[in-house]
Amino acid sequence: MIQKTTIWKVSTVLLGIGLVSVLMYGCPSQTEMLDTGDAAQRVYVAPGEYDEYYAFLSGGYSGQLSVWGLPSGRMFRNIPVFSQDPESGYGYSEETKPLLMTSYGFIPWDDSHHPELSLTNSMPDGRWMFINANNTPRVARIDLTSFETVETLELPNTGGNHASTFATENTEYIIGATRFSIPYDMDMDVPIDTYSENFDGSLSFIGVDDETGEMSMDFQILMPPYHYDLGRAGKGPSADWVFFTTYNTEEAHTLLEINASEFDKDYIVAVNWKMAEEYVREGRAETVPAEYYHNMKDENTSVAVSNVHDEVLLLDPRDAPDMIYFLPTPKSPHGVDIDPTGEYIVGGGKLATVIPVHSFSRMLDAIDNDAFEEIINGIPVLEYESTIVGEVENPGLGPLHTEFDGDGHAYTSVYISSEIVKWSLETFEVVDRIDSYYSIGHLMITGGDTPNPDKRYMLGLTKTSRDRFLPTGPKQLHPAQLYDISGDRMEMLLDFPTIGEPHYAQTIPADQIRDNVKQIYDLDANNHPHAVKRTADARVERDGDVVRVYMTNIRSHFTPDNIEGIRVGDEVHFHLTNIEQDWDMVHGFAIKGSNSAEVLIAPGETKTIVWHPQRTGIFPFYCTAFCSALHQEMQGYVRVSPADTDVPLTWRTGED
Ligand code: RUQ
Ligand code: CUA
Repeated sequence: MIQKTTIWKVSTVLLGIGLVSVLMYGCPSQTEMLDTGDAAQRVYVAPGEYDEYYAFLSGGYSGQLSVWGLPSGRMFRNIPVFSQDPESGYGYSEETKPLLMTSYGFIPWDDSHHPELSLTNSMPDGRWMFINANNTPRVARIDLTSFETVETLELPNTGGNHASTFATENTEYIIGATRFSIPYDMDMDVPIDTYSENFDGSLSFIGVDDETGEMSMDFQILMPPYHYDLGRAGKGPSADWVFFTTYNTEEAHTLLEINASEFDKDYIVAVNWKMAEEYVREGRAETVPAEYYHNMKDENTSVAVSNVHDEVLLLDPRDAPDMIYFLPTPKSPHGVDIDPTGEYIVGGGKLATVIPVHSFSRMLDAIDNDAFEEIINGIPVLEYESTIVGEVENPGLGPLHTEFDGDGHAYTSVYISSEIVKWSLETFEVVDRIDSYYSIGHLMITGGDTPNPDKRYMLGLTKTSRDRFLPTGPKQLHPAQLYDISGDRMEMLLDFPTIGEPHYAQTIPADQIRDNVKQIYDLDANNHPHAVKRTADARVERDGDVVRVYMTNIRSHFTPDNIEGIRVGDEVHFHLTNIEQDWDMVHGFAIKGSNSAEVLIAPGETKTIVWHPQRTGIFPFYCTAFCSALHQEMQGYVRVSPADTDVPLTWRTGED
């Protein structure tokens, strides 16, 4: 049976931190001991030179994904994903708005946590990046030739998609899960204190087309009403499995900080996805109603389109034997990480006093020997002793996430005691520790989640910078620290502010992406229904109250540039085609009084912004990107007349 003793109340844990941290750490942090005097040189990337790695940092509550170079710590790009971005017009332009559609309507913001590169043989292949939306559960796909979000998919019957996005060996699936259990039927209206009876957990398996990357909500697995926190796919011998952490196996629905911390063990969930897939193929999954949106940029027109689905396949473990198991794990585990060999399954017991390490091969033996403590909703609970191979002692307080260097070591971020702890996968002993500044969440090692890590750099993503940088008011940016891990001891090289709140990051050697990146959108291949590819085709058309302006942009001119005959109450669509075919030759568009954003239009691209003129007058519009010596001249006027005006619709193209 599960031991249901209350060891600590969280409040006690928190009060005890000061004392415990003094008592627990025999080995002091080593920042003072190492001379990292040449650190600057080791992160210096000379002007005009390229970084060795791309690093992709999640935006957390910004909903975005930022792109950085390592080791320099220079930021290259902020890619809008789940939040509107007035700087680029993402989520404001007609082409991108559908990407933010959900069954709850248009959602302009979300919380993006865990980016994941697409994988081939468990190694990043540089094709796509996936990232989750935590709040209104979704996953997104970013095309790494354009660095643009091209697809979003809503997860039905899910409350908070946190254990996402992690990919199986060849990106067969991206996984997701419900962080907050809710009634599986999302529209069910029940008292909250019927939690145990009416609430459920669910795990999601999102298929990814190997050719196109297109995602599909392939099936879900019905789970007990626990919280499913993080996930990871196995690799090597464990590649057919995915793993999730749970907390709140207490099934609390109020005062979770106390009530979900009672049991001394929760679980890691092990799912054989190959077997689940087979059960689904055999027809063992039930088709259940579920409304969700699938939004994708049409390859041909570059306009995103929404499709609404109304059902999903649901697999109940009671009908799918031998597919899923619970591994007892201390205590409210957060991260679950798989070592490069695929043998070790490391939990991040955020309230545990040890880092628990399970063995995959022992797990298989335990399954063969029916070493079960009990069976919950058709899911056998394996005996703790049957799978555990190590408990790392003195890991610090609040171990969260672990990555690996491929050289027999694991590195765990430790939140409360604010440090990174390096330990041996052979002896399960701590061999080094280093301070983080301050309160580290995730960490990332170059290739540290793959079968073949680069024992080069480690990035610590910390929650608060406090006194580290010049102060900027009560709210500071969240910092990151770069460490050199190539030697025996970790060395800090760099400490720099990031944007948003990066929860996790991915890296890939730069040459795996660099040469595939598009420099322009090919104008000949632009099949946007409202594109104009030649200045001579620029025009304005009225259809009732809808006016369409087919406008070209090229240094240093908008065509047309004077428009008259627009009326108060019109709905004016500016269809802007940037007819440049030069790398990075971007134009912007903004018009006075517009209740929207500007739009930036990349070379060869068409973007549309809608404007509702509300009063009469002369409205200047202009290019917002300093594109040329005559950028200031890149402007025009719209004349707006009363609703009942007889001013005819005219425009000037420079030809007349
Ligand atoms: S979670 S630390 Cu999504 Cu660990 Cu952020
Ligand atoms: Cu175009 Cu400035």
